[in-house]
Amino acid sequence: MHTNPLIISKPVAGIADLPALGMDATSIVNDFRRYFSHTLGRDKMCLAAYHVYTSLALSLRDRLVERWKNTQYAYEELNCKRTYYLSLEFLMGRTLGNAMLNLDVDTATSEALRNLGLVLEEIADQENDAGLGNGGLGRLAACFLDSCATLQLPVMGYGIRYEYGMFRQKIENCAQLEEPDHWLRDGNPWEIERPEHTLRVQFGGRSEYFHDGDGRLHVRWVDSSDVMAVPYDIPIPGYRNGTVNTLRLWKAAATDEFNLNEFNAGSYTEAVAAKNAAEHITMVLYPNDSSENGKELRLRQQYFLASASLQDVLRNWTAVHGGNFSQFADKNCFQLNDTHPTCAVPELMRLLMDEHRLTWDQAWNITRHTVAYTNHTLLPEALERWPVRMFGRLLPRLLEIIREINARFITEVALRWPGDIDRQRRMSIIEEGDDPQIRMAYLAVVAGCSVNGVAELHSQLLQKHLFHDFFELFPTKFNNKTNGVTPRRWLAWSNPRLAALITRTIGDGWITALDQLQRLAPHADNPAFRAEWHAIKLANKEDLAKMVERDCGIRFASGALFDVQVKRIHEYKRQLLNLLHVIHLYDRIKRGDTANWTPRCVLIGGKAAPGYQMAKRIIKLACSVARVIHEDPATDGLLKLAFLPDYRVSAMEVICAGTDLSEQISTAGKEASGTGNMKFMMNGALTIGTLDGANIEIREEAGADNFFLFGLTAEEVESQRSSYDPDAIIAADEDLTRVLRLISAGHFSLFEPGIFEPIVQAVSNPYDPWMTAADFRSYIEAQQRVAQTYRDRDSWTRMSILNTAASGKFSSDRTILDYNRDIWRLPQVPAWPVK
Ligand code: F85
Repeated sequence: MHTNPLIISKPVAGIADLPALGMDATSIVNDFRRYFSHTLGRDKMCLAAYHVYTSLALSLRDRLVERWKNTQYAYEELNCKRTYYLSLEFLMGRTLGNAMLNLDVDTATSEALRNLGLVLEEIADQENDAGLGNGGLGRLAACFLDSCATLQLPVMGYGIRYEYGMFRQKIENCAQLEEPDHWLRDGNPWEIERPEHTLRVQFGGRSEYFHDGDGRLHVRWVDSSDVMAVPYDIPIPGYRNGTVNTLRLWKAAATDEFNLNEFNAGSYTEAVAAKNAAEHITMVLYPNDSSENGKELRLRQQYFLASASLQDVLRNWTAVHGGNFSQFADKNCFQLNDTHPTCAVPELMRLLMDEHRLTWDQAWNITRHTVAYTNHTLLPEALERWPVRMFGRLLPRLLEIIREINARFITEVALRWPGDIDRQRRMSIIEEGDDPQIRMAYLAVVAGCSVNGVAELHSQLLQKHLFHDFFELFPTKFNNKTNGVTPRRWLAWSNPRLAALITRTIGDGWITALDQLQRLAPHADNPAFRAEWHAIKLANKEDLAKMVERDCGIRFASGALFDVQVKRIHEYKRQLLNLLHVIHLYDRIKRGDTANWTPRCVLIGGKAAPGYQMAKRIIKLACSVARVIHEDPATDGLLKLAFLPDYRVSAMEVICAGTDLSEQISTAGKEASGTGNMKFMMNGALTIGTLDGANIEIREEAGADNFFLFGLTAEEVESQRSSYDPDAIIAADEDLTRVLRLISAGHFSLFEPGIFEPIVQAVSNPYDPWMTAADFRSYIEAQQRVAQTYRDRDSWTRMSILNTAASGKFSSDRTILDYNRDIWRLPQVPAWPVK
């Protein structure tokens, strides 16, 4: 054993025994002033808002740290099973408000600050979003952590501490510009660096085979170039229950070893400078949400996370159990958030065999009982594959292990289906060809004890198509876990007005038992309750309108229908279909067809992957249409469109509270689940949507009468594909013809003629994978039903209340209880009390 110079040799009694901190507003604000004045060294003349924010964050963090320790002591004492949620993305957003809410100090502290002349909302607004994720998958991980802490489950998140998170989106001349997100520049008061737990991760080099004293063959990984992994811990508080779990994020750092050859040759500065390369691994989040194949740095990130996290778990294991791994599989579970951390499979095998001297069979038994895999997509371009050559260069030992896993697996396939060569080829983890590829999803399915999709339809489609062969071989591995979102952030915090009305009406149990919202349903028939509900929505719409005016320069009138689509820009999500509808409304206005008009304000927001040209062009179209509508007085009071720049978690907190209509209009079968749809529903928006992902379950819960359905089903999409004739559809539809002609004629691109031609082409392409034209008429009709319903305020408000009332299923608490019942089987562990 090496001694770690960063760790002192024995515990120091009393070093951390301190009296409990006060949870009253006075204690918190006193600490806040001490941090401001003494720790940060500021005075009354220096009211840089960021220091005010940091001081408040630090005084709250102290309260979290007390509970954090007592949670960990409770876990250690019980020595129970734990789950590790491995994810390349945790889209945490802001932490301050959530910490105050969950610690139950929000109202009192807000008042005490006001007495000092400070406004909590303004302080909270200083915090940068932690944008360490692309979209739904990353935000799901964040909601899951909140639910695990609230349910007092011993679950830890492992991820990467990207120096630069999701890029900031600027819109200039209607085009997306990407700016780096240096979110850590002013420091991050929520993280605690733990350099004493630094680990080493190897890259490159080769395997060396040798015999030990007993004549057993072993492998060691030699001549590697190594990188250090430094952990940063972030506290994850449960809702008012004393539990604080951990999110551990790894940062890459150079080793302190010199390349002696270069050193001796006098290249001292070059040798030091070369160390920089190591730190690049955790420099930036890949801003791609559907395809990023073959990028070596991305594979480095994935292995870096998997290796550091597994070493960390094994180090803690051996500290307690020594080399005895007989209980390991009963006490540990690794949940893989998509295939991104799937290097964990061969890495766990390697660590168990090469570092801890287990046999293949022992290591494989542990691996296949501890790893579980969640799939988030069916889109072929989003399925991860790594070129075998690159993989072997970067991770030679892991490639050997993957080949061995595959050889044994193919033998199993051959025994089950003798002579079925085609099936062996189809199911092989390594896809053969000119440039052989590792299919990471297959590796995860073969090694995992559980494979789940994220909504009922999605899980069914996985079994029927993508993993059909595997489903036949391992039917019991496959299961569904419909996504959810945390009601703390997405209702209690983001919509305080509605939360207060709900609590006044049914008590506050809903915050941790969201099914209780069902008790709101009878109140939908009470006119006084409906009036309050409507007034709150109106106030929230004012807040949203302020944000839109500030960020887009477009004024939304709160009496209009607020129609919102916010999500990553992608063809399958069909922001284009939304725009075709907006242009159709504009066209109706220009033709004077405005009898019984419902005023409508349409908001679209989302980022396009920087290399995704079509998505960027859709943004350009959205902004251009918005501008034409804005500048045309004929649309006044009837129609607005705005494209909101830099859509992110903190923007959604304002948006979801102020939305009337939630757009969930993907081509059926393409959106695995969606989670924005759930946030909108909780906040009383009605959904216009296809039968896709979790929309199907939302409609089931809300009732068909309280959902605006349109479009082909997933089955119809596939059966009609071969005979799809968009030109015929366009020719038969005067409205669609006029809409496309307006775009083609350059009405929205007067100074850049032709720039939208690829978009018009895509709609009329018989091979359009998203079949936009097929759903146009049905969408327009559904939008007409929306407009008509909205004109009857009572029935709209009734439907809005019934949607919130029916949203209980979409709490991530329910999702996590499902994971725990079927996969993790962890006990709920109360934290030690803070005395
Ligand atoms: C989303 N996936 C699905 N992927 O699209 C939603 O339907 C679903 O609700 C949520 O997951 C949650 O289950 C998603 O967000 C990514 O962000 C993503 C990121 C990177 C990559 C692929 C997908 C690469 C690196 C493989 C390109």
